[in-house]
Amino acid sequence: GVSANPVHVKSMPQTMGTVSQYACQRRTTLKNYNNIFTDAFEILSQNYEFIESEGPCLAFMRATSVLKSLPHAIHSLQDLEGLPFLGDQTKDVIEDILECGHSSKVQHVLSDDRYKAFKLFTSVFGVGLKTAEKWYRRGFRSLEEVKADSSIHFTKMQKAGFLYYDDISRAVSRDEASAIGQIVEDTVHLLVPDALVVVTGGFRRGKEFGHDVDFLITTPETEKGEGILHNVINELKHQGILLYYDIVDATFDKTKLPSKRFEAMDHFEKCFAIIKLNKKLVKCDGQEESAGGKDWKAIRVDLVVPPVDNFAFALLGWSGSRQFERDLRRYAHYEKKMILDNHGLYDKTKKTFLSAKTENDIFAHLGLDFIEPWERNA
Ligand code: TTP
Ligand code: MN
Ligand code: MN
Ligand code: MN
Repeated sequence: GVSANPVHVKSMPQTMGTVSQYACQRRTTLKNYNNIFTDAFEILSQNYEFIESEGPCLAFMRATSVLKSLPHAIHSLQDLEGLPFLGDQTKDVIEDILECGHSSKVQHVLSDDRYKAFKLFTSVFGVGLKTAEKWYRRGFRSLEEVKADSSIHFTKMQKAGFLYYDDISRAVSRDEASAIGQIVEDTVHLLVPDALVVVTGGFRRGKEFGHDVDFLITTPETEKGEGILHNVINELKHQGILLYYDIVDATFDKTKLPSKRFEAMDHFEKCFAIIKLNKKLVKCDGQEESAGGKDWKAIRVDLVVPPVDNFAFALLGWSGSRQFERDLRRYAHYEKKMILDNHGLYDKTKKTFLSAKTENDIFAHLGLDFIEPWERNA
């Protein structure tokens, strides 16, 4: 699996070979032996994202991912020998941490005004880099200052983000995710009994906590699925538990050429929602006291409805992690001359789409060993 493309990966050490440069050729469980380093890298990488420094941002994300896949802790700089993406920049940080327990670079970022403001602003549902930048430039440094300014126009999503901030900025537990799963499944099956409802995202990878709960919904026959998302949303509304929703209609066109079809965002019908979860429905409710002593918690939920023919690709694409997905696409492109996205796989040499019923089929098309969802925490 070592890249044959010298332009693509510069100065890859000859000793490498045990650890692939692609996350999709590594098994990355949630057991991370190098937390102290990856926590530091993630802060630096996010800071580079905030200052729109794409190269270093990606470099630190890749290095983070490599360290997460190791079956042992890094004890010295020699341990980095032969590892992909652990160049001088990342080595300096590791050296710092090995020597004095922390990185001065990280300390500096953590006390940086722009980093702190961006971190806070983007923690609001509906606030991305553009909005954070705008608010930062206007001199705001706290959410209170933002909320107090009557001249700011908030999107519907941001209004919900502020309204339910205390709940949705708190992690979703596995038990809360299961309770939400039961609600979603029951609601879908009430309308289409043989529809398939599958949890994706971080919870499919075995995470104990998440920032939301992600679901794929599909029907064996496309006709039966007509309007299913709108009907599910109406039913949740009827149950009085839909706090917010934003339905994005499908923009999926099978007749489009591959070059136009493969874009960053997928074209499936989907809904970004906030659901009111009654705490009595949660098997093992955390001891934490909720604001205002209410008996419910607002939970962020993503519902995605791919056609059955695209289901395996959608499942692979929505299961993450983001770095695993990035490397699957990079591997497909550079090693196989194929284009992979959430809808399908296109072989540029054969000029044809490769179909798949399961994730196993996709890994096989790519000539990759199957990586279980819980080994994709890259
Ligand atoms: P997220 O829910 O953002 O991330 P996560 O579930 O891995 O982690 P968390 O616990 O914080 O929720 O996204 C899940 C996957 O879905 C991720 O790999 C990226 C993918 N995704 C898309 O493919 N298209 C989209 O439009 C979005 C929002 C996500
Ligand atoms: Mn059922
Ligand atoms: Mn998620
Ligand atoms: Mn999500």
